[in-house]
Amino acid sequence: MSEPIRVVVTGAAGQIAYSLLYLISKGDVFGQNQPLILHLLDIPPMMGVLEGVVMELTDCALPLLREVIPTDNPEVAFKDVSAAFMVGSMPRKQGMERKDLLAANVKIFQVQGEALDKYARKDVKVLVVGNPANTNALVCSRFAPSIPKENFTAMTRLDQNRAQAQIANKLNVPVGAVSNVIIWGNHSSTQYPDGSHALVKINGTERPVPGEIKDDAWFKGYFLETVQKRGASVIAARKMSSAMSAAKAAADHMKDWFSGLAPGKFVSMAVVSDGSYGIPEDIVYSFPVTLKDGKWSIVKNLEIDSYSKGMMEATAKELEEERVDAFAIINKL
Ligand code: NAX
Repeated sequence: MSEPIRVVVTGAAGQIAYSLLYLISKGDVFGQNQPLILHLLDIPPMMGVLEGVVMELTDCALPLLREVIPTDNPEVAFKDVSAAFMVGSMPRKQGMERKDLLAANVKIFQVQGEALDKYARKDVKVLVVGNPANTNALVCSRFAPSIPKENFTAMTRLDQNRAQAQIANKLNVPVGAVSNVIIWGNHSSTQYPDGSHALVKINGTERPVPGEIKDDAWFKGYFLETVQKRGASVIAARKMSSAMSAAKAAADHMKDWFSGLAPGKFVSMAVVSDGSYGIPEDIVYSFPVTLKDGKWSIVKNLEIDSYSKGMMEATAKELEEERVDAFAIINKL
């Protein structure tokens, strides 16, 4: 058994955390030989609820979970952490404009970025889930200059998992047979779910998905819309936003980042753009990445047709606009 590592989950009294904490604590993310000390951050009015979550974690009797530290203090929450799941954020309320949502969240991610900078390990891996996730990750990184920019990521894995499941369903194969599905851009309705580089394993052989589906209209119509609007469909049906699937995706993202991927496989993560595929630098944009030794690398030189290029540029434009709005808000604070 290794020494315990410290892991923080923010928004720990919320609905995504309720599923995520169990996945982390039973070893699904950091492995069965990695004991954990969980730091749980939420806001003062939620401390009573958080106490209940701590009781339940205790009652799960999980062998890897060595200690649980509930707190409303960012210093305590981020102290010496190796991994940070940034789930906590201000939800969009009725009548709230996107800019109002940005304003509320920019402030939260400024404060938490500063706390990461001061108190976390310098090799901390940060996953932002709270929306607007890509821009929140950018803000968080800006306020944590002593931590490498590459350590800040945002989650598009739920979108990827949704896309993978739709393709598996269409081909009538198990979801695990499908790989290399890409989400480009923002975790918003402008995201571009792209199945054109995906692979499917049939009778032990990997084949390109487009050649098996042979239906371009399906990719540009039903597939695209279903993935882009899945979050809204879940809210319409459940009267609450995706939580179990979001927690699973957060666990997948961090697990792959820590433990790596098989050669030839890639997943989508929103990371700081290096200008690949003509995407502007200095936005947190979802790219296909390979993962090895705790580091991601953007998959280069994929063939991009003009339709894809247009879709990729549109979602980049939205992220550039969000960046302008976010930093205008920060400059006014
Ligand atoms: P909940 O409202 O259930 O939980 C959020 C929690 O965050 C609450 O307990 C709240 O008190 C806490 N919080 C608010 N401000 C905080 C602060 N400053 N510090 C610490 N905690 C704070 O929301 P939930 O359903 O868990 O969703 C959390 C976030 O994930 C939302 O922003 C949501 O939009 C986002 N999502 C992102 C997804 C993605 O793929 N990137 C998908 C799922 C989800 O919609």
